[in-house]
Amino acid sequence: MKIVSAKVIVTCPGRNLVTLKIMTDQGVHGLGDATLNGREKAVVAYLQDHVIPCLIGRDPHRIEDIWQYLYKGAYWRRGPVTMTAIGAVDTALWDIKGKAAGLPLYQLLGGKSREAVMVYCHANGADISEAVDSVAAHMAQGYRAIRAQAGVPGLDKVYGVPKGGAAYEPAEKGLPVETVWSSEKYLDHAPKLFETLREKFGFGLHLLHDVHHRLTPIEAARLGKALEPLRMFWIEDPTPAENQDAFRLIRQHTVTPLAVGEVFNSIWDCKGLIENQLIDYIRATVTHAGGITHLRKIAALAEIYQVRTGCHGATDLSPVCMGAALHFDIAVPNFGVQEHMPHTAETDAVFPHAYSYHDGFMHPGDAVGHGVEIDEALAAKYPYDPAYLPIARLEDGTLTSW
Ligand code: KDG
Ligand code: MG
Repeated sequence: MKIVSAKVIVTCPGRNLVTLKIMTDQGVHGLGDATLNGREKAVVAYLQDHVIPCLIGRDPHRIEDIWQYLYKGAYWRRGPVTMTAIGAVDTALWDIKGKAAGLPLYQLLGGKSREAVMVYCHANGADISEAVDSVAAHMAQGYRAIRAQAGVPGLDKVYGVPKGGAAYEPAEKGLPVETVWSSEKYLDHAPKLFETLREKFGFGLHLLHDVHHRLTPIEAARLGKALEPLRMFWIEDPTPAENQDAFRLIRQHTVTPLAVGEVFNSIWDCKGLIENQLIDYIRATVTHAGGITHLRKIAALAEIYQVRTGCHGATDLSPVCMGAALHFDIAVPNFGVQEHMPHTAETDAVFPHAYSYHDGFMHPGDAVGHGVEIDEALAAKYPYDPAYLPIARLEDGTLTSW
């Protein structure tokens, strides 16, 4: 089998999504997600100008060799643009291998380690009472694991909490929106949200919370300690992870489990945190961490330290990523949980897929490959529409981590 052509499809059925489609001489094609939120066109150019010309004529079955060729061959290693491009190629090649073998992708990854994949959803509210209602509504849909975010008194806009009760969407049209952040106000308020949720719903529900890199290590330690009696499933990205020793400090103060890694793109970002047992869940995912091939290596490293996976699954990862991630999740031994933000109906129509949700769990389906396709004619009806992630400033105007 040979790769004869490849193309990049950009579509915006509610948000911008980038898909790589690789075609072979035997009529089998594969799809990979290449979406890098707010920097989509950089990956498009990287693929079109530097990757696709190198793929033509290669045997798509040689997935590991092509991965190494793109990673080592570029000389310039790692980084979100490079690794997203490699991830898209890798995902498309696994899709082709599955289709050629007549097997769903999870069978190629060793088969099922579980019957279904536990997913967590997002519940948010402008205040605690709205967040409580949102958690109740998601419990009614069967979710057993719920990430809760609530507005903070005195702050106009807070991460994960859009205005008017809408679903959180991680990008806004036009240039970056500026938001104002205060760790002091947040730290006084956040434990109250989870105290209220435990009072109302008890301890039979997994509660998660995303801090979105906002705190200093000692502030993160304070939050972890305050949340300890509330037995969180995890707190996510409590502090930026460039300085990995920060997590040692947090660990010295709290047993609240920690999840990190949605912005990571290689095993080298994860290595110290995993080997030193500074985290409990690794959140790297297929699209941004070099595809199935590289994510498997990250998971294998994590497995020996009892760190479990918790793949990023926001809506800025396309259904192609979701499909591939669910095959990975159902097969990997050290699975923890999978994030699930349902896509819009328009997005689901552009990307027909075999995966499904039922009662708190998802299943990748049994279609061959990863089971996600693209309706190119429909995709063409939604042209690219520039959008950016917001930025955050402290109350005195200082730019801070978003
Ligand atoms: O593009 C950024 C989003 O994916 C991010 O804001 C979502 O933090 C996020 C999450 O946990 O899903
Ligand atoms: Mg997050």
